[in-house]
Amino acid sequence: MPKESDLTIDAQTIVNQILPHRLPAQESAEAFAPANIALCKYWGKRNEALKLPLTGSLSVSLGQLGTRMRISLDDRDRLSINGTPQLAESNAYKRLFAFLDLFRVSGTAFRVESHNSIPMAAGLASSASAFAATVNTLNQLYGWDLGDSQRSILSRLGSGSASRSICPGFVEWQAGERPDGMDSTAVALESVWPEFRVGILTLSAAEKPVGSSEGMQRTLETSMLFQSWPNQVAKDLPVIREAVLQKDFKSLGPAAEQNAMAMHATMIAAWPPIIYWQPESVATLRRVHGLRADGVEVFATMDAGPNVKLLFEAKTENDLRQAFPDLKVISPFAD
Ligand code: 2P0
Repeated sequence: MPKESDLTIDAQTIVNQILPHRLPAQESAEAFAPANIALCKYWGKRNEALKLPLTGSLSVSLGQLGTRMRISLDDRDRLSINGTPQLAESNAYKRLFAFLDLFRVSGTAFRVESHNSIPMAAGLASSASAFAATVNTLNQLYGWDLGDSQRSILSRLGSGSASRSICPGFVEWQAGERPDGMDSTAVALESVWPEFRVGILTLSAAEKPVGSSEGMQRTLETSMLFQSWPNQVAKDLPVIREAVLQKDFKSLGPAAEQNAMAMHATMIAAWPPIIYWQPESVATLRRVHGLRADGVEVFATMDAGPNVKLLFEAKTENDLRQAFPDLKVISPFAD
């Protein structure tokens, strides 16, 4: 539980610490941030207001897949996503402008044009790349010249997983200990692994029964199994980090799959239960296990939705394209 004194720190306080002097904006700026898939998951916050995690996590950014954003000064707020204007009542609009309020100088209004290269139906967390792209674009618009860790902290205030979308490649989000979260930032891992692949299987367009923020809070409050989650991460994170640094797929795959399954186990034990899986998810997991039994080195991970993501190396790509004709293969280290 957060200490009472921690609760007085709000997101605006953190923004004001990082940006003590507000600079005049250019007319318009553009920037990009990648989507990311966690290999060791973030599930559970120690501070809701600052989106401080209970544990560290580790992800791979998805190269050119992500959000490209343009922000221009305008006479009123407007948001378009992939060319479609969003209503002021929409969740995306409300969430983005609530975040932008943290950075506004009085009287400023923003026109935001956001383009996702991630297939929306794939259920990849678009909030991660969207908030990281917002911070990267503001960084250009206002000429802040912020480094990775400061942009990571600001992105986290929009969405926890956005803190990892600041860097390409493998990224560790260190949980940190400070109540103000100034040490809760992403760090790029020194590992270039061109053969590493992520495969996306879009299995179901069924709407999420519960959003991630609500899901993790409910799990924390009601799931007895959640007590074991920090121990699971304490076991998995060093293994996954070392495997990434050594490009050791044989260690990485099992640890990443087990971590994802353990996260889902904590949710299933929440009340009311949070079951993101659809019948197609289970069938796909069984096929992955079957392929492994036949000697194909492939592992699965899942996030807050029904889709299954495959983890493998280039040498296995042909086998997997045959097994899953609809597989979308991502090479995180391709140019
Ligand atoms: C992750 N997820 O590590 C985990 C695995 C979903 C399952 O980060 O409340 O949308 O905005 O901090 O970032 C999704 O959580 O939640 C997420 P908030 P966010 O990728």
